[in-house]
Amino acid sequence: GGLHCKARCEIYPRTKDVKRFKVPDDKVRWNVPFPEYSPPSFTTETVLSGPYYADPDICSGKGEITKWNEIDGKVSRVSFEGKYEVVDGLPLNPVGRTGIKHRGCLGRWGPNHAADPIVTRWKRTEDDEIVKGEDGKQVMEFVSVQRRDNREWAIPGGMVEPGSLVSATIKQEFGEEAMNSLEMSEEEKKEMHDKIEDFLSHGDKVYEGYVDDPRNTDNAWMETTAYHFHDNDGTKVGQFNLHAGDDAMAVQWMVCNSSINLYASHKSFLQEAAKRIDASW
Ligand code: RP5
Ligand code: MG
Ligand code: MG
Repeated sequence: GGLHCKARCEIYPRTKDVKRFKVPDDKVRWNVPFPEYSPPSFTTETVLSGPYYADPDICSGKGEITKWNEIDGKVSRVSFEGKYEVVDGLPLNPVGRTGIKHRGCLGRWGPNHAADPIVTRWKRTEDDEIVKGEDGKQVMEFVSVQRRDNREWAIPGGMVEPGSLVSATIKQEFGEEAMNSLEMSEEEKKEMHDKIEDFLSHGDKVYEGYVDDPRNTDNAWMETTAYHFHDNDGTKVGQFNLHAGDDAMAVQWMVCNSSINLYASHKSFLQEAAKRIDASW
């Protein structure tokens, strides 16, 4: 894989003044010597307070993790990137240096697993004609949510809870963030469930691996599994009522092409999805 960029953003997300140690491109890889490298340690108070999604703070001797690179009870500490190294008791980011040590706002040491539903349709005119791009190919739109944490547009993904499956997380996060299932009545929920259960059951896995997420640190990072669900005739997702919910502030059908700007490395997942269905890019 390539170098991470967002994982080297100057100010750590959701903080005002937590600054990363500057890591130039040629010093990202761990095997390149960088003797001056002295990144600050940072873990949010929230994570240190031990919420259900967080590991113990192994640095302060408050617990131990022994199952690196393994399934640890219900928690997967396995990386899609292969075996990661553990140095001085802490797992090392498989891409390289980020300019910050410890966990930042991520709960897990090592990989933090997420799942991303990429839901697409063809862009159509009011007369139901499929729109073509400059390259002559059909234009794809995807369900995009605006994240509450930094207002960037993103795929409506979320964390895979211990013991949960990617397939279940995909449906749950799409329901919560793009359909506001958390504020539905039992009846509405059932109706939604019947619709997404079918459509979001048969996807194409377009990505599995490291995410260049701005929350990543030297010892904690995001990984995801992204599935693509394409509504070719526009009769399935077309019936969905999109309503932003939970950690999404807004939701829209967004045109996909090479000039979009998305959260983390989501653009590269969309590019792969577009390629698989020969959409305009
Ligand atoms: C990204 O963070 C993943 O690709 C996924 O979209 C998202 C999961 O985190 P939350 O949306 O739960 O913050 O790295
Ligand atoms: Mg969510
Ligand atoms: Mg989310």
